[in-house]
Amino acid sequence: MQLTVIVFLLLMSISQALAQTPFVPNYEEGSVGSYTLVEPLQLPKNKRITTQADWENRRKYWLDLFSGHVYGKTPTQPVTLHASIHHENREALKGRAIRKQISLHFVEYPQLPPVELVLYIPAKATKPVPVFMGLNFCGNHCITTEPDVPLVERWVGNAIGNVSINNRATQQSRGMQARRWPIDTILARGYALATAYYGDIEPDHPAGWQTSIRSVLGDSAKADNWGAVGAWAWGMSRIMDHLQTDSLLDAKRVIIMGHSRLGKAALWAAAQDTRFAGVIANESGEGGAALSRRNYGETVGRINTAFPHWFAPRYKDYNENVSALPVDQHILLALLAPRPLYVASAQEDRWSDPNGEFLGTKAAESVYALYGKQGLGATSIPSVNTAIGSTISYHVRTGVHDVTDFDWWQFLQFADDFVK
Ligand code: GTR
Repeated sequence: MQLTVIVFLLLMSISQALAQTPFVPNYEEGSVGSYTLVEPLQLPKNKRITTQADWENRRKYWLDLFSGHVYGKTPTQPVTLHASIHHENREALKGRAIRKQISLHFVEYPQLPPVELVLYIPAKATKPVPVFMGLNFCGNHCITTEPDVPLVERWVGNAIGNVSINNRATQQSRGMQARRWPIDTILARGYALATAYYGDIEPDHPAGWQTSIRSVLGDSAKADNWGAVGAWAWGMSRIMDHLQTDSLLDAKRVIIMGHSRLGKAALWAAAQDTRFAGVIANESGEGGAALSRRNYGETVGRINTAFPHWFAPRYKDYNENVSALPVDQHILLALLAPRPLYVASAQEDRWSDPNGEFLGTKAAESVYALYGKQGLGATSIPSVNTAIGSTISYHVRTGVHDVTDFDWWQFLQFADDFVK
């Protein structure tokens, strides 16, 4: 056998062995390693941004880097929505809510399935109400026990337990995540809730793009093609398009909220779309609020391996070379300034790197300061179950990766204080 063939076979078997090596996350603060963060206000030639106007000119530069290297480029073609309200229940939740179920069709792309939006609006509201808007993991039937919300018909995974058959939802999943969506409390505090199943925008698996907006917009041959996170973010902006048409809602006070992978999508949506008045990222972790350069919990390499369809193809170039990324996640958070931002972590959710989420939020403060907005008021992660900050707020609560009543109490207070 020729030497080159032997070397080739040897290299192949080494790379196969490496690919099969189980990933061992680092959970030692002392082994995180040193890193240097890109400073959002830094300009070439030792210049520095000192005014809001200069920052606003600089925003596009950073957004383009996130598009080019992390999430992929969101197509800018306008897409027309046709909204068909197929159910309107003015006596929902024992008369406490007006519930509207709306199919959002993409007029230019009739081959794509519609996004099924559900809206809960306080029945007694006398003027347009602020809105919490977020995608859900398992279908609208899953966030409520009401029997007349139909089961989602599209592909579902088993993200919430083994309650689907052949990737179709079963009645067993009805209300399964109602705990994560305290609709009554949200309504009682004077907010509407708008939610849709994230899989309506793109089913969450590597071939999901074939039935999503990414099958008709974007270019899968390009290194900066958008990924599923980009599609979910785009879908949230389309929901916003619809919220702007409903006179019962105050579209200038829409707070976008997302948990975990949907927290990543919420941050990316709000960075690009300044119509969102406030942002809440719960345990958004890697590719969300956590600093990528910290080697703690999930890493860029690991997320791109486990979820190859989430980000731009070029993001994989940084799998083993994260320090070469031209951005880090604190800059994504800075792109939300001066809008209110809440980042939340959970102590046992080490995979999402709570300290990395805190430090990411902290490193966005300099941009908020340009607008005279106060930062977190702390230099290290606060004690558990203690919310800190103001326009930028943060907490780490006890417990695991989840959305709990404790989280919602903080989010509602934050929304009352800074958005309402
Ligand atoms: C995990 C993934 C995280 C987070 C989470 C979720 O498996 O590694 O980045 O997104 O899923 O969305 O629940």
